[in-house]
Amino acid sequence: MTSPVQLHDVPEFSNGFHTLQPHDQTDDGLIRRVCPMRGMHVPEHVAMHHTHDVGPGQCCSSVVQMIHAPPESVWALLRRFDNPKAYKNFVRQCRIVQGDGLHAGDVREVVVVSGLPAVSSTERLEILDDELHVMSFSIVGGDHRLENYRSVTTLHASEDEGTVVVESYIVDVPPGNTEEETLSFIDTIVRCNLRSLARRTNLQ
Ligand code: A8S
Repeated sequence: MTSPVQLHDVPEFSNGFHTLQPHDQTDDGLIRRVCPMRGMHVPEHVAMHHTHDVGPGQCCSSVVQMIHAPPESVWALLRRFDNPKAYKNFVRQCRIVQGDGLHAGDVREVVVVSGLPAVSSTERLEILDDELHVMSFSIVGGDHRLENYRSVTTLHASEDEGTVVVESYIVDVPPGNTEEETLSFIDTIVRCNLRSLARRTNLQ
């Protein structure tokens, strides 16, 4: 199986929109700059938001989902940091514990369904950009195994007037797990969430 994630950068590449600059490189071997959108035809701000600096003991990946609806309709669901249950099926309960849930810095407490290696998660909204359709949150606490998790989700119009959703994340590899296990666990959750986002958008 080939992964879209490139762990080692080449000096320069172009995907039609975004060109990685030489100063983006890290050559100390400790931090890898990873751009999962490499080789894909995406707007520059999208490539930029999905470029992560991956430290030792961390991993990073991305999931892409096409939706047959305009970005505005998808965004109406995605932007609701205060209501992840609108499309995340693993969420049982969510309450906002800081702010109104629609501004950077606001915090939510999520309780997940049973059967997962987790009970709850405390999450901070990092970016909510209604113009560029970018949302990002990080996990800052809770009862689970995902330390230093941060995800970024972007929307852009596809050529057939639908939407391309890209979600990437970075996280520490939990003690006792391999990078492969970690990526496969989280990719599965993110894929489920984005498929559900597609279904719910089209039902709106
Ligand atoms: C999201 C993404 C993830 C959520 C993970 C990865 C989580 O809510 C679940 C199981 C866990 O083991 C960790 O966008 C945690 O929600 C479903 C509780 C954080």
